[in-house]
Amino acid sequence: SLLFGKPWGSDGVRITMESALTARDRVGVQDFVLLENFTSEAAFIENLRKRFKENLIYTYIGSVLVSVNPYKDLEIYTKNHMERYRGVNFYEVSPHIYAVADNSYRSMRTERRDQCILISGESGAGKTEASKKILQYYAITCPASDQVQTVKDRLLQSNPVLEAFGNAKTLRNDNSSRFGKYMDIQFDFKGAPVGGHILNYLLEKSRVVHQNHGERNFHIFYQLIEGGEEDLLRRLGLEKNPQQYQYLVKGNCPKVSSINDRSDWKVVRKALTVIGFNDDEVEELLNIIASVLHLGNIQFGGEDSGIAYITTDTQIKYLSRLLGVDGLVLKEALTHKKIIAKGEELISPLNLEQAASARDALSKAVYGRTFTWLVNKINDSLAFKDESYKNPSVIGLLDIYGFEVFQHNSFEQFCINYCNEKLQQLFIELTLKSEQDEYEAEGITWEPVQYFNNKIICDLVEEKFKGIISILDEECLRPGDASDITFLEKLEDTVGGHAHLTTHKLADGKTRKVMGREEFRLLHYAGEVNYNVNGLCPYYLCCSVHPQVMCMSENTILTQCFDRVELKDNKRPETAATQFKNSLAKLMEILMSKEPSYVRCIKPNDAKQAGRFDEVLIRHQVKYLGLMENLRVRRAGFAYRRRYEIFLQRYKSLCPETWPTWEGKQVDGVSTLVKHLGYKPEEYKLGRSKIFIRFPKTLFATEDALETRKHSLATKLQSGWKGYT
Ligand code: AD9
Ligand code: MG
Repeated sequence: SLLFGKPWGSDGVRITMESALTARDRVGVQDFVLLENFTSEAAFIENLRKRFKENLIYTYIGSVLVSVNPYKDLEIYTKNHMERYRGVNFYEVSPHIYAVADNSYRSMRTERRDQCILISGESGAGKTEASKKILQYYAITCPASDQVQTVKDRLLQSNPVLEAFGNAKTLRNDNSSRFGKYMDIQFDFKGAPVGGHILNYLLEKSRVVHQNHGERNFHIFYQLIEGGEEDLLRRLGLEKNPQQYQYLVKGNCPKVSSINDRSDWKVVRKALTVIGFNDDEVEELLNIIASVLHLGNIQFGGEDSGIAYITTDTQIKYLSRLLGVDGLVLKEALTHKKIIAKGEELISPLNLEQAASARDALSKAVYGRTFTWLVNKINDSLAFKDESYKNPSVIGLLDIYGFEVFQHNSFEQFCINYCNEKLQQLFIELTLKSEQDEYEAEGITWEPVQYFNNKIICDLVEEKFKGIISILDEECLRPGDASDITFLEKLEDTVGGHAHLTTHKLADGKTRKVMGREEFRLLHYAGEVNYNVNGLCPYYLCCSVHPQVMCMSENTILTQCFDRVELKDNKRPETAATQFKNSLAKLMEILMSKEPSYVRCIKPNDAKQAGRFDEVLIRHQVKYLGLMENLRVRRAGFAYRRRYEIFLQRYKSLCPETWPTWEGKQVDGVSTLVKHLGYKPEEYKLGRSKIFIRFPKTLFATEDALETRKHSLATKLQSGWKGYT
């Protein structure tokens, strides 16, 4: 049955003649709004479990797609499957990522409205895979000309490149995206993809210099070392062993069984060419990647508190050659800092510890900026070039980090979770709004829904003057004794009494035992998180001579990354937190201007294993993805709604007056049909173009009646009956 079961078995054969009831028992409902007990989390999870066991990884909540990572290759992404979802009504086929892709595409085409698909979920839940499936769907099913084929290739090939430089093996995911990504795909009036644009968010730069046990640095380093041709490696001064490099040994994890660095290198190298990099550019890019490794191997000598000096001259030689910077200048830059005192620039020497952290800061800056350069370069190559056609339609794909709670949460988690608050806010506003709009459009009275609005948390983080980011900025940029602790104190003074913030200090001046002195706790919509402020503040105060040196480089990528103009500009620097806040505000604007679809990804277990459904873990995600809330909003008034013609088409055979055709107005046909079926007035409402059904059981009964009829028809056919002629 279409509503409950799977229209296709795993072998793609259409399943018919199965009693709807048995199907429902075995494989659950394919839309959570049809759950009898829709407020029960247990029922929700049971439904997920049933479907997961049957390899049915997709389920709807209305138009939202919930996806559970199967951790195995399912035969559901073939060309045949794509064809099956093309141009088909969302509800007539079993839930699928292709249905979401197709639905957005058709809305864009028919309503001329820009679309976006928002994919969320925790690390390893399948967001990036989902976004790749969507991209592949468009690349294969959309019309194409020769020129479009190039665009399609480039769109597809941008993925391996971005993943090589922006993804890494973590404990949670062997291919974890360490940056947020929003990608626009642009379509011309014929519906062919003609361009694209990528925005990237907050690359995890700390990974360049440090990895936790069992984790790796970004893939590209290993790919280059394992896959690079011998003379290339010789030019770069690299050895074929990743364990030689300080920046690659921290996690003690040079090889990953699910990853083949050597063959990935070939894929990435080819992708760079497809995207339009020439050999010189690739060489310059790799010079930088190799330089980061050499930087990591630079060591310093000197007494603990004394002046540091460099003991590894070979590295300086390589660096000097690869970056085209004078060796002495480089040495000076790595062991000195610039301070501005009384309006004068002073260069002062660094001690051992400072020099090491300055070296790491340089590596992070070089890698981070090169990544941004790479994204820009890909954008140039994807840019929509047809001058004669000004306004392409757009589908945006958002693949961004999900809510994160670790043992130790720092600035990065703070930003990530803040981002999730914003997206949840957008989700609430848009879903509620679209529900409301639909009721209004259909002329049906709106029944208000109770829900938690997380705006209060967003405000706590981002409000001017008294938001957390504002306070952090103020402390970071304040000269003098600003520190992590003074930041916390100011936080306590300013927003201490806030319902969603807890600090060490109680209102009466006493202290809270359960909280560390260096922490504050935010009560997010998804749960509580303690953030450690250690290193938050001085993190931005580092003032060095690095950027000036990088401008002098003969490497043209670096000179683009470290712009001289930016250095002369002596205005107050923007802190990382403010930069992130502003880029999020821009993202929200982009998303608000489009019609959204949602894909909510769930990770079934922490072992990356197929077939394992860890209920505790899943319940947790259902909670912080806000799925129960989502379902409640969706079910507030009516469980089910369909356009008259679709409803009539499906069920008309159940009523002699509407079968085989209804000649009058569709709405009258539906009215006649449901009266014949015995719907009570309180069970449904008729809007302008749709029927709204309040309870799933009403629909189940109708669906069962349809099955019974099909069954008896089949029996009759088998016994030689020729059908209604
Ligand atoms: V992270 O926040 O970037 O760390 P993602 O992006 O949510 O995370 P990803 O898409 O990378 O997770 O999926 C993790 C792994 O799960 C993949 O490498 C696949 O091995 C596996 N996966 C995910 N989705 C599917 C799927 N639809 N079919 C089969 C899948 N395997
Ligand atoms: Mg990812």
